[in-house]
Order: sequence, then C-alpha cells, then structure tokens
Amino acid sequence: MNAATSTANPTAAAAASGAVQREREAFYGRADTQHLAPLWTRLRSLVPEAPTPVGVAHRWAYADVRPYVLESAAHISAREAERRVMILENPGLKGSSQITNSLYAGLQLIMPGEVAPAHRHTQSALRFIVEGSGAYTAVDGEKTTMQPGDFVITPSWTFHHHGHEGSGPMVWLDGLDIPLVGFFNATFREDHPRDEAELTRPEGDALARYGSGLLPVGYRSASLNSPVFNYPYARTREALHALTRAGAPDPHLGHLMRYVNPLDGGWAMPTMATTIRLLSAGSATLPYRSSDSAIFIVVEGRGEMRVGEQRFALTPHDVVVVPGWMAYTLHAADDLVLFSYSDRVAQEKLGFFREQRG
Ligand code: GTQ
Repeated sequence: MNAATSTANPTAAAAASGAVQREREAFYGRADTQHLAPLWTRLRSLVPEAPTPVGVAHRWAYADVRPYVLESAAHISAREAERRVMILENPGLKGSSQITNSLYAGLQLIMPGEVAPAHRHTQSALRFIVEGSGAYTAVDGEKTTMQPGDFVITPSWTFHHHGHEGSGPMVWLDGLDIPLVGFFNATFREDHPRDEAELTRPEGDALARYGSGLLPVGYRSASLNSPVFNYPYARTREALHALTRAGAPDPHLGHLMRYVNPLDGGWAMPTMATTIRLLSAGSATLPYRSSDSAIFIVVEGRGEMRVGEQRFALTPHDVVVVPGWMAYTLHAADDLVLFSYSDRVAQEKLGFFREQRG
C-alpha cells in the first residue's frame, strides 16, 4: 500500500512519519488557497459503513407538555401567531426546529372562534388530531371537521386555513417536511389575500369521491398526494381491530398499516410516510430498526417503548421520536394504537431505505 492510499485509514495519519505528515499538511494548506481539500482525510466520515443516528430518542409526555400548549393561548391569538404551535424540538438538535434530521413536529392549538389565516407553502403538512372537537381545516377549497385520531393531509402549495366553530381547545400534531425542503433550498410561501380561502366543494366531497372504495370513472390527478385528505379514525380503528381477528401480527411491527393513496396504491403523501398500528394487550414486538427517523404518537392505550437503554412509558397522546437506525421494541399493557410518520417514502423513491429485523 502506498502512502497516499494508506491515509484513508484513520490510523494511517499517525503511522506516517513526522516529516511525511508535515509535508502533507503543508500541501493541504496550499490546496486550501484554491478551495481544494483532500478526500482521503474525510472519506470514512463522509461515507461511513452505516448511519450514525442524528439527534436523540425522546418522549414528550402529553401530561407534561399540554399545560404549555394551552398556556400559549393566553399569550397570543391564532391570527397574530399565524399558526399557534409549540415546536417539538429534538433535545439533541437544539435551535434547529427539527424533531429528526429531515422532519418537523409541533403541537398546534386553536380556540373557539379563532381562524389561523390562509397561506400556502412548498412544505407538505400532516395533522394528527389529539384532542377537542369542532375545529376544521380547509384545504384547496374543501373544509374537513376534525376528530381525535383523524389523519389530515395538506399537500404542498395548497392554500389552507384552520378555524374552530365548536367549544373548548383543539390540539393536533403537525408534521411537516420543513428540514427536507430546506435541504433542497426549495422553500416558497404565499399568504392568501383573505384570512379564509374560498370553499369550492361541500364538506365530505373528497371522502365520498375517492375514499369509499370507489373512484370517478376516468378520474386523473396531477397531485402527488392522495385525493383523500382526511382519513377518519372511526374507519381506521375498525380496520385495525378487524385485523386482530384475522391473523397474527408481524412479530417486529405489530398490526401495522399504511395510509394509502387509492389512485395508485402508494403512500398517501410524497415525502412523509404515514402508518398506524395496533398491538394487542399484553403483546410485545421484537427489535426493529430502519434508516428513516420516525415520530410516533400514542392514539389509545398504554405501554412502553424501549430504545437502547431507554424506557419510555406510553400513555395517550405522548409523542416519541426514534432517530433512524436505532432499534426499538414496543410493549403493550392494553390495546395500544400508535400513529407514526417518517421520511421513508422519500428514502424509498431515492433508493436509500433499509430495515433490519432482530
Ligand atoms: O398549519 O400551516 O406547525 O405552516 C408549521 C408551519 C403548521 C400550518 C406548522 C405551518 C403550519
């Protein structure tokens, strides 16, 4: 092995004689004046054997964070805030507004009578409803009233606003691909001239047309998203429980289902993969890891998630982040339902996605 290639080995720099090393350093210094850098001192960190998890695994207990989310209404209105959200920031990525390397999460609060004004942006957003009733989101001309457990899509570059015609606070989890779009530096946004964008279709239209096991004959869509933009929990829950009567769960994943675009059978959104799973009371999963970092929220039930040495007790509405390539197991004390989202769909399209069982 000659001297140049042997330095690709991190121990080789130490092995090179002092004189050789000094000559190299001098060369690197001269090359730097031309904005050139040697690859061989960086190759192993640029192209490692496997991912190093970014950020840390963490649980936000809903009982701990809920008072802060509710207090935010005492400080600012939804109109003034535009979106009144407490960001769930990964403790290992402070100041980044990121929950994972590629995704964002926040808890959004809307109070009765408020409107969060219409805007659009290139980021895609998902909502997973946590508590309350009577609030709606309007997306691209159609309103949907949200119930706890519903999964709602706001596709890239569609005008959307939120309102609340009921009583009591309403909270949902926002998932956006802000860091991913930021990586490509492809962020654009636009405010709608009015607080409330016009409604062009009656409520329930999309679900009837596209989400009833039927499709309008000849229907084509240019959207990369599912035309169904609210997947009601009542239906999802029924399907999950039917699965438990029909066969054994995946030993590493439980009864795991993905939200589907009925037009092509693909994921519901182009950048964020969304799933929901049920683990029956008393059951546990075997270790699993995958290259996508994932955010989980407890929909119903109690249990525990184990990530390395960490033990996260799970109770309804708790949020857990598991960085990519960290193995985890799930343990259900009672029937445990978990929603999750990750950048898996983007990784699959680009050919990166990997998973490991055991
Ligand atoms: O509801 O449009 O949590 O634009 C962050 C940015 C929510 C939203 C967020 C947003 C929204």
